[in-house]
Amino acid sequence: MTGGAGTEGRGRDVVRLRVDGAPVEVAEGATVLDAVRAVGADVPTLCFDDRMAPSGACRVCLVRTGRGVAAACTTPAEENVDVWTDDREVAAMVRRVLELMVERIPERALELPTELTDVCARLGVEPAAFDLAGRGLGRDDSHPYVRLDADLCIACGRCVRMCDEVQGTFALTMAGRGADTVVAAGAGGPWVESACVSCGGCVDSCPSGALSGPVSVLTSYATAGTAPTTRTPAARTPLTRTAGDRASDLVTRTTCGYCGVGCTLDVHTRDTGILAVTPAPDGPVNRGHACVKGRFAYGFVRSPDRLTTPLVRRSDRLEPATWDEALDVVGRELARIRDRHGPDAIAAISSARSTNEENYLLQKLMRTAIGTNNVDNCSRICHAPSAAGLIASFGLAGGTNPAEDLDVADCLLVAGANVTQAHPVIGARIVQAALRGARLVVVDPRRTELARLADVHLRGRPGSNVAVFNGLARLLLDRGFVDEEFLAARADGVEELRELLADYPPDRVADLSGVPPDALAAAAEAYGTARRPAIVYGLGITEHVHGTDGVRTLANLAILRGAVGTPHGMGVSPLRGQNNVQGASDMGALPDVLPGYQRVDDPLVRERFAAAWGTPVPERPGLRIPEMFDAALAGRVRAMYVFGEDILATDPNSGHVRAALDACDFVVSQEIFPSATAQVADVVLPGSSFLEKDGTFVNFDRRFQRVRPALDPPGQAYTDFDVLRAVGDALGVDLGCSDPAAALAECAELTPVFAGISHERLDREGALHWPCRRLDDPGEARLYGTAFATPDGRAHLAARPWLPPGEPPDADFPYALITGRRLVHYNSGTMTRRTPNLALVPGEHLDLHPDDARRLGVGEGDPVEITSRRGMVTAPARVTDEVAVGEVFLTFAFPDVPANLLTSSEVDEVTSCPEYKLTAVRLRRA
Ligand SMILES: Nc1nc2c(c(=O)[nH]1)N[C@H]1C(S)=C(S)[C@@H](COP(=O)(O)OP(=O)(O)OC[C@H]3O[C@@H](n4cnc5c(=O)[nH]c(N)nc54)[C@H](O)[C@@H]3O)O[C@H]1N2
Ligand SMILES: Nc1nc2c(c(=O)[nH]1)N[C@H]1C(S)=C(S)[C@@H](COP(=O)(O)OP(=O)(O)OC[C@H]3O[C@@H](n4cnc5c(=O)[nH]c(N)nc54)[C@H](O)[C@@H]3O)O[C@H]1N2
Ligand SMILES: [Mo]
Repeated sequence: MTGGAGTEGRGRDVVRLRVDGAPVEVAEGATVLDAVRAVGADVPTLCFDDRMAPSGACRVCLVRTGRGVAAACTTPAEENVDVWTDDREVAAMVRRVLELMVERIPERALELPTELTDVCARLGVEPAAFDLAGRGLGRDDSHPYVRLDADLCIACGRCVRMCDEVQGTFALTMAGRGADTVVAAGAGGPWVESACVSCGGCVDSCPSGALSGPVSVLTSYATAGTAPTTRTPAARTPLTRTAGDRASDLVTRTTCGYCGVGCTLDVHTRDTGILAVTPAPDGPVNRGHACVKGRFAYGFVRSPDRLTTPLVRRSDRLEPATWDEALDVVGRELARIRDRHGPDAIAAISSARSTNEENYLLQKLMRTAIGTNNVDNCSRICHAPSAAGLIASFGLAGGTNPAEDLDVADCLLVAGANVTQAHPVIGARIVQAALRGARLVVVDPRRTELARLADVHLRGRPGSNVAVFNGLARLLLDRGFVDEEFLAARADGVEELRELLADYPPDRVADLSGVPPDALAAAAEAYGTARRPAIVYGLGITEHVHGTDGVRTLANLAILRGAVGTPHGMGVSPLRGQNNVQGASDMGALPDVLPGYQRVDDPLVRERFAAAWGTPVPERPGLRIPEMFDAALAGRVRAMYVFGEDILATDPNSGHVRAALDACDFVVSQEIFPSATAQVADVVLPGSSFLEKDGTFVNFDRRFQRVRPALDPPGQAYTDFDVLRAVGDALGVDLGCSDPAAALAECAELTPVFAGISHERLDREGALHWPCRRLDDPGEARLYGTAFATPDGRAHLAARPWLPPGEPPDADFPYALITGRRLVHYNSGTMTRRTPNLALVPGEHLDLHPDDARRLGVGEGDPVEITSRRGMVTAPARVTDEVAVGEVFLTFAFPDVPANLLTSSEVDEVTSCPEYKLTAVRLRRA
């Protein structure tokens, strides 16, 4: 007997059978439905969905086999059996099943394009079989995105399984009895009040239209691989837009522009609007899943607040201007400042929200048209310590393993990452892995959703990572959980580390961090005894004054266990934040490296770029973002070009950023919204969102994926690519690269690790991991299989001591403020606040422990004044033990609670990444 979908560990035996007379071979464990599909035949299905285990509930996929009538989706394919899909008697049975199903479904179901109406039409179920009136079970329209029309529910349970088996939220149940059984959220109250996280999985799994999004579109999750009808972007010369010829109802396949997971999305458009966005069934990372932002938060794209015309500051007001006027000012001012104060008086911040091609152009603009290396991107304030730490430990700046390895890991160490909220599709995969029995260790001062599910939660104080990781490393060594052979053959530094770790016995680690010795021991045991251990981590590791040490001491654990660069090693993966922060850095929007991390201080590298670009490449590394602000205040930087970053809202210590911008003679903001930063700029250039442009992003596991325009930019806005080329023209420089494909081709030619990547290849083959060195190189999803990329080919253990944080709480400012993310809003919130996500989370609140709330006399919802050494903000309290006593939490998504007025200018000693994760504050009921 065979059975179940999981074939892992089983032999690769095949089963041979016949479908409609045609012989077919399928893998052992496959179902009759798999065999039917393998010969290209088809049987109708309703409850079946490629994304989850079959349930056999609807009985619509009945087929005749040599052994009788069976549900194809749950019946194992057996050797030498005959299957017939076209049996008339079986068809009559299925018709009868459907008639019984729809006799309680109202006739209006026929108006919707659903799998149910499709199947009914195919099997000749008459409209008269439907009920005229329905059961009167009512609707639930409480949720902005998920609508329930209970009368249309056929009780197939597919949505419930989607919520359990893919999303892992367990928000839905089947409620009621007999013919009145329908889906319900939670205990059956209003949907919006349930645990639903709005991922949309239930909506696009519903075959009957009972659950729908704002608009219904039919996407099939039962036949992966449907080819979308992608619009070819109209070719454009800078600032002359060719009208795109767009048929109505197109589906454009693209990559999500929110976080770094890199979900493949299908954007359904009609005329100039988006009908819906659905996760692509065969998306390589998301496999038909998405989250509330990618799936639903696209309404910003036609917000009336979109910038649709350039703005130029005249007598202290930003006023609409023509492109000629605006570009004229930009060209004139930048040239004036460059010529009078030197090229290094100009600095640019590039956009991790924008494409690789646009980032390539901006760094080329700065290095050629201006002549400075003063270009950086928000990786600086996010995962720069990951790049530095991973390069030092292993050799390359990216994560070591692909997302799919999380599915086979048997222990997941999740450190400083709130994955279910910040990378929800990966978070859901981690939840599923834990439910399947993988051990889960969470290192986080807050009790996150994953911490609640974890086998071990190491709840240290913010800023204690290095102590905790050193403590774990010591236990791995003491208890013999290390791979001595790997260490001898492939790693360095074990003796120095062993010496340092003499200072990190569990008791001392407990003093330094607050993590109890028994929890530390349990974590060491889980990671230390796993056969396929994985580490994923986030900003809780990097955004500290010793962030790079945090990364390196975390990487130590994988090295000690030989869990990186080996077949059983599931590696070390930073969950990169922005959709294209990996790409912005890969493209050389960094002050010390050209594309592909080729160093500007290497004369051979500079020569190669100079030859291709026809102009010398400046030699001196440029300024990092925090240094740009300091230099502006010192009068050394006179102009800033801010591309797709809202630095006034998101960089730390906003008062300081504001003063720096004020000190500049000239500030350009290339934006899609009048962000806080745009409002203080001298010129605002309207760019375009990811839904309106052509190019590529690189996701957190180093995958290049295509971005394709589903819409034209609004009004007079242009793609950022076109705008940057036009700025080059305004400075009298032709940046070349006639279109995004040409830009990536130029980059690939100059950068060995991307040499095999092109738009054409991505269109043909789908995603490609870098390094990808030749056109026939499939790309390296897993790194370091033979050698590490360090100069000596070995992994380097780091012996780094725990050092105190930059701004620990003290008597005057006794609370530790942690800042970070929540599910529904995204960074500065410029986009998500302009969508119905606002109905889900309308404002910011301060998370505060019940004991602290009592001490401060603060009740739920009461306003709390939060004061740091730099400023004061007020937010209503949310009393919760998700935060520990003495610790509070805020995001930075709402302008009326500007968290970055509070944060400090303390930065990581190696990379200048800010200490966002720890600010000393005092609290008072307002
Ligand atoms: N919904 C949503 N998703 C997003 C974003 C968003 O704004 N909203 N932003 C995107 C971006 S740019 C990024 S970079 C990622 C960030 O994704 P994450 O890194 O997962 O997000 P954060 O919430 O900033 O921080 C993660 C965790 O670090 C913990 N932490 C704080 N201090 C410490 C410490 O000292 N040690 C340890 N071990 N943990 C600590 C916090 O409690 C928090 O739970 O998310 C991306 N995805
Ligand atoms: N207190 C605190 N502050 C933080 C953090 C924290 O944890 N705590 N995290 C930090 C981190 S990790 C990050 S990455 C930064 C993020 O900081 P930002 O990158 O400044 O944040 P976003 O909100 O993503 O801002 C992007 C801006 O670009 C615009 N935009 C979006 N797409 C496009 C596009 O395609 N073209 C153009 N031209 N503009 C576009 C948006 O309207 C928005 O104003 O915030 C940092 N700030
Ligand atoms: Mo980030």
